[in-house]
Amino acid sequence: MAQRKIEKSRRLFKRAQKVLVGGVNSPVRAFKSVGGFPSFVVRGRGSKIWDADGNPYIDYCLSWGPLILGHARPEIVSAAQKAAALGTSYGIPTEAEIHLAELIGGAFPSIQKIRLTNSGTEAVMTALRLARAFTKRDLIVKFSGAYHGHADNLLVQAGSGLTTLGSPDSAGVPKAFAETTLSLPYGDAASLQEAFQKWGTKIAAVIVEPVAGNMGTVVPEKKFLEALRNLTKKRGALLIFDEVITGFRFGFYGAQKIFGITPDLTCLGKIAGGGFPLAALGGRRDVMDYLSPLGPVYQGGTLSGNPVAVAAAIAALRLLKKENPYPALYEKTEKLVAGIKTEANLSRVSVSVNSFGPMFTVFFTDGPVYDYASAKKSDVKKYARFFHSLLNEGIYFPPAQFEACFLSSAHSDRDIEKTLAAVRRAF
Ligand code: KE4
Repeated sequence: MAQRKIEKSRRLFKRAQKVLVGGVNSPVRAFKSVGGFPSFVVRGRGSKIWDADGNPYIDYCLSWGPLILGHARPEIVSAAQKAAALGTSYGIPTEAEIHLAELIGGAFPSIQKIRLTNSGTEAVMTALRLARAFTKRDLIVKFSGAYHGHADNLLVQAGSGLTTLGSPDSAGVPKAFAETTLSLPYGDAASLQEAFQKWGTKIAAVIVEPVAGNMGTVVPEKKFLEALRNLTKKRGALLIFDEVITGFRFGFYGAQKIFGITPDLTCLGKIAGGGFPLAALGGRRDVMDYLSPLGPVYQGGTLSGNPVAVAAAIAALRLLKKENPYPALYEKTEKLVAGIKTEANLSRVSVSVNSFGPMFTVFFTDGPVYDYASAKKSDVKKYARFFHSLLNEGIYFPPAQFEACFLSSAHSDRDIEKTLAAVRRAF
């Protein structure tokens, strides 16, 4: 297959690197782990995006998850346009914020009260601060390979032993901050038991991706999440479900409904924000009411509950509720995942494909992949070659092995067929 034209993107990247750090505004976009340089996108529509050189791509990254209804869905665009024409920001309450909160609350019975934020990071930061204030404890438990945004005390790698306190995973994070975080193996209830035995009276909260997307797609066993719920309840810690990826991804609800677990707090973003800078933190009324202006935990944001983002989010959630695209999404994803496995077998390429509803990851390892350590056995060089082979044929997967692929309601059967043909050649 001839190399597609990428001259305009090459020039744009050169120019971008002079003024934007690494030429990007979020590191994972820089193609560092797959090599080469990013194509610059000029527009999207449905399942497709076009780059500066006019190349079309079927998009399975979908802005890292939000675009479950595809790019530039007309109803969402017009909702945002109408809202913007009335005013782009007030810093004053609007009725639409109530409506969005009611819509989300209707989909998440565990969410009795909400605070809207501008990003998932902010929602998670606030959840942790709330948990610490509510429990009067400092320690946070997370799981290795999970990503909950770039708040200081979450940029922590697993301590060497299972229950040694974390050490910074990023420059600029004081050791003292990192030591307020314990990072354990995902899916390992025994290590959690051990952590609670050792630190039980100090643990404020456990935060978990109920289906992991940030080590690639990893689906935990129900009993792991049940253990989290039972242990936190028993020891007076809060359970925080980070559903920034999973919220509204599997249905008009969260992973918490699928697993039958009621967390104390839930973080939402991506789909819940309709692809706009909007995220949310919600949960138990008695915990949420610790937030200012009612309680002692300060949190705020100039653009929180922004009218344009809120209008887009309402439009997106209304469409999801009305159209219920999920059965078709599951069907298309199953077809694509089964096809990828078949092609891998035919080409005798060893991959392990994890999927859950409309999200999946192709790991270049024999597998199985059930936590970060097993995910990291993947051959990232092979993934890079696979990624670029697909990219050259107009299929856009996430430019990193440890991320998830997503489908939108706009992905057609034709898209799936074209993708499988490109996958065959890539293998
Ligand atoms: P944001 O601050 O990026 O809106 O959300 C942080 C966040 C929180 N929780 C989960 C489970 C997340 O996946 C994320 C953000 N996800 C990454 C990649 N999966 C966003 C991509 C990027 O950082 O550019």
